[in-house]
Amino acid sequence: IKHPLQNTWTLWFFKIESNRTWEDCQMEIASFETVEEFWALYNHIEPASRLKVGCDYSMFKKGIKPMWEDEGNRQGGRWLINLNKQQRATELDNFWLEVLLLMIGEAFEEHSDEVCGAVVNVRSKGDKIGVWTADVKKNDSIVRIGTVLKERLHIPLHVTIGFQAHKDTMVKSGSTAKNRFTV
Ligand code: M7G
Repeated sequence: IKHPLQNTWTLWFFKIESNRTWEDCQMEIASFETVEEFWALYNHIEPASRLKVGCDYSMFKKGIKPMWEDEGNRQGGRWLINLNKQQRATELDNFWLEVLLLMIGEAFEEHSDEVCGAVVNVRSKGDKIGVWTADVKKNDSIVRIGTVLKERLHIPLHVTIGFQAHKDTMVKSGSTAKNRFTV
């Protein structure tokens, strides 16, 4: 029996290669539209914690590339979860799977339409998970999505997560962009 998802999703893999632009290093792995296809794909790939430093996975709604420049992301931003170095071993794979399940399960209620996708960055200075939404002006949706994320990942109340506009992140390279929202 096939259990269709509300949306079709695409998994992407990023690994930087010399002589290639950042955009050209984003590789489309596969798209899926059922629960069974999701698990077949998920079980087939390396967990994020086993990727080489510098690599990313992204999962986005089909038709949206995992880039600021995409029409679907251009006006948007991301909820950013910063992990410390220890958390690669303890939390990264669990957080990433939970984010994927929240997205394919449309767990953000009526705000799920605002979700574009999510990215996991494996980095030596600390891994990151970003949940990308479509429009920085949709205050209520953004705050609700952040609240659901924080609850479902069991992020302690005293830990604050921030939402940044891609337009701010874009011009910041390296340092951190200011938070438009926090939960
Ligand atoms: P990162 O991989 O998001 O985080 O961005 P990191 O700094 O922890 O490695 C690293 C660099 O990748 C940015 O400074 C940009 O040069 C490039 N980059 C990242 N993103 C998400 C984009 C994007 O959406 N579009 C383009 N053109 N470059 C990006």
